[in-house]
Amino acid sequence: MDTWGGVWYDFSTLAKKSERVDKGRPAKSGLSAASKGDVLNRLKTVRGMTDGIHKMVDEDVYCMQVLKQISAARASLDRVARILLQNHVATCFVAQVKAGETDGAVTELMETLNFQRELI
Ligand SMILES: [Cu+2]
Repeated sequence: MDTWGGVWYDFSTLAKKSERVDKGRPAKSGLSAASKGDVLNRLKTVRGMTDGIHKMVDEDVYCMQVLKQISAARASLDRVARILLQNHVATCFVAQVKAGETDGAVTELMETLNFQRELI
């Protein structure tokens, strides 16, 4: 179980559901080398931001300043998610549809979007 936006989700159940749509799904990410580099750089930035938030909390920085930094880190992570989603649709999703696994591809995409509501 894990929490997402204050709501508890059982990610192990999601994984089990996703196993049902494995047929036709590529084994690995469809990220190009350029996109992967972009995503990794953005994640490095997010890590720096979360390290900064950690330090701010540790040093008792004013609450509203910490919350602004949390919002900024969240927005950066959302941008990473958008890049991954766009790449997924352009590569993995298309491959699944071409393999005749449209229903599974759509189900997987919709299940995932339920955990990425800020992207829809
Ligand atoms: Cu994908």
